[in-house]
Amino acid sequence: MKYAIALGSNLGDSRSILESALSRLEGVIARSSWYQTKAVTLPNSPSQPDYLNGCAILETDLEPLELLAKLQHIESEFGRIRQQKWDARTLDLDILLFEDGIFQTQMLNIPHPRMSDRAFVLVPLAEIAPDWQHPVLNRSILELARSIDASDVRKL
Ligand code: PH2
Ligand code: MG
Ligand code: MG
Repeated sequence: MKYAIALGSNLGDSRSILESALSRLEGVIARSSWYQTKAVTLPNSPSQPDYLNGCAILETDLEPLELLAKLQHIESEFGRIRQQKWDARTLDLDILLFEDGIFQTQMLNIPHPRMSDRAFVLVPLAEIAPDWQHPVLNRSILELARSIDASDVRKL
């Protein structure tokens, strides 16, 4: 099964954290460049350091919830502590897409419900999977990436 995942970090040595996290993942068939992105925060919350973001495509036999458990395990290995929603973090690994499928459970929603308005996801993903169709919006990743403001996303 083919998955698209997003990687992000805005605490610690983000680049080496993301590189090691990527090397811990099995079945990586494509990876994007890293992008420096302005942190998207909840309204009225204190400012946060910029993020380093990127995306990867995985080919694996894991089912969605198995992959989620694996990603959460890797997050915790890199010192991720789950505090408030959208807090700064050493590592965030999110499942974005799963084949052309939709997966809706309490624990996990694929497609990722906020991916279509996040330039820090769409711009790196468009680099490695421009033609992947978003199964709910029925538009390609490239089309979605072109339709949003990406001025806070800088390729490194
Ligand atoms: N992740 C968030 C919240 N805000 N902002 C940027 N730039 N990059 C992220 O990966 C990110 C964010 C929640 O997961
Ligand atoms: Mg996230
Ligand atoms: Mg996450």
